[in-house]
Amino acid sequence: MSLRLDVVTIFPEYLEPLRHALLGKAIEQGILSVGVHNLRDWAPGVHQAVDDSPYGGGPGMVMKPDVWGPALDEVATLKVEQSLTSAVPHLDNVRHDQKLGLAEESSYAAAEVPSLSEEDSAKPLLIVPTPAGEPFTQQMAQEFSHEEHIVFACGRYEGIDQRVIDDAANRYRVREVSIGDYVLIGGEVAVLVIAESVVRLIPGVLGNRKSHEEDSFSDGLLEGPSYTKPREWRGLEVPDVLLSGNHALVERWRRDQSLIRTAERRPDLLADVDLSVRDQEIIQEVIGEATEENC
Ligand code: 6GU
Repeated sequence: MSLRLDVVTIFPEYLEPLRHALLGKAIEQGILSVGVHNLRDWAPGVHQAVDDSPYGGGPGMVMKPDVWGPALDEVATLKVEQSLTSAVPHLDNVRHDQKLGLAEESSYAAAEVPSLSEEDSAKPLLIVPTPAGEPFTQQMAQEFSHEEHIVFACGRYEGIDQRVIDDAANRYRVREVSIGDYVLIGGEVAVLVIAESVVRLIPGVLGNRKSHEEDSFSDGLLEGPSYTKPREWRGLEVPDVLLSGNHALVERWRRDQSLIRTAERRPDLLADVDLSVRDQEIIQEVIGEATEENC
């Protein structure tokens, strides 16, 4: 199992963290390969304009379809196997960048574009980060972690000409995705968020598989608090139950802490969780306390 990520952006340096730390380790292990591509490499002319004023008027700029189209066509065809032939995949990918950066590769003839004749599942996944997208969830991270090739198209300004997204469906499975109800300047940070949450779910990246079965959201609940040594710190004690050595008691306590925290911070999540009678009693206590405070 390995995953190829390609990112098209006008700020390639913004994606450098993709090669660091946790994700960098996955690259060295051959589990992940990453290509970052400068959209301007597909922009013709001396000015290399990537945006223009919006039809219909209004503020801001819209990213041009005749720049995005050829860029996404070319990046779609980057073979997953290609990136695995090098012993040092991430260095290999740096050279891909440079190769793709050659001006002559930006010239584009529609007839030359190889279109995938295979069924839908053979198409790479195109993720377009946008505050107008469907909300990104842990379940989507889980789904994306099974992909072979994901391409991210980072928009800036007022977005990308919609025809780019509509046309890309010929070559890709397309998802417009939002990472939350707030507005970023561009999609780059959203790509880092999505990539990190996806890559850590690929077996072998985190080492300990059990550690993501117990994540917040994996059972629909938030994780409760955790503690380590020393047992007493600045007058604050670790809860006794955690030192009891009684595994069943510890598990029950952790479940209760998750329920309490979720009821307090994210009551909306509880609607989708299977709750035992005991679970419901714990939640009732939290709700009871909250009502008393409000009186
Ligand atoms: Cl995915 N992109 C941008 N530009 N802003 C966002 C977002 C994405 N998600 C929330 N805000």
